[in-house]
Amino acid sequence: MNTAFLSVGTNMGDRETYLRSAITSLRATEGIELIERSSIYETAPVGVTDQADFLNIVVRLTTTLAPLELLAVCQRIEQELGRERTIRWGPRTADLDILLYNDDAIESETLSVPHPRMRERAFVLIPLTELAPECTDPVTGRQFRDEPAIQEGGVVLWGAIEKDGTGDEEFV
Ligand code: X6L
Ligand code: MG
Ligand code: MG
Repeated sequence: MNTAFLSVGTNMGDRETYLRSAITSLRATEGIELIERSSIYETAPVGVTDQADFLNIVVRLTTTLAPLELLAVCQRIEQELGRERTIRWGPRTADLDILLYNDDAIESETLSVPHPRMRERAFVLIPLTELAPECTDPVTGRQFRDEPAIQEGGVVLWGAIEKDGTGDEEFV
């Protein structure tokens, strides 16, 4: 069994519903078991700063899917949630990124794992270390909680999630 962490972000429309739908679709996918998700954070936009604030979460899942199969699932869910790819780094209804897949380091045409820019983004590092405080970067050997970017700011707790450990609780 493989363990993966995904980042989910949204900054259009009813952001909470997009997060909820992304989670529901992941749960409904054969070969994926959702283990837990972080609290929801409201985050200032990075890259293109002239756009609405995001909601970001990180989820932990186990899967029988190979990395490229998991990527295809992420892209399918983005499609289902109406993502349009117009402006690079622009507003999106749903963005699902594979952050980590076991301790694998993957460099292919279409997929890089660990996510190549995750170390620089507080909106990834904060929810990830909420779920996995000890988590170590398989490439650098450093703990994510020690990355300087985690101090960057612009990430505010928006909605805590009650966890009972079963992964079956209602979303928010
Ligand atoms: C220079 C050039 C410095 C580009 C930074 C950073 C580009 C991040 C893209 C960059 C640069 C990104 C989210 C977001 C995006 C999100 C928040 C990206 C891709 N996605 N901001 N910006 N949450 N808060 O999920 O991460 S666009
Ligand atoms: Mg992204
Ligand atoms: Mg993406």
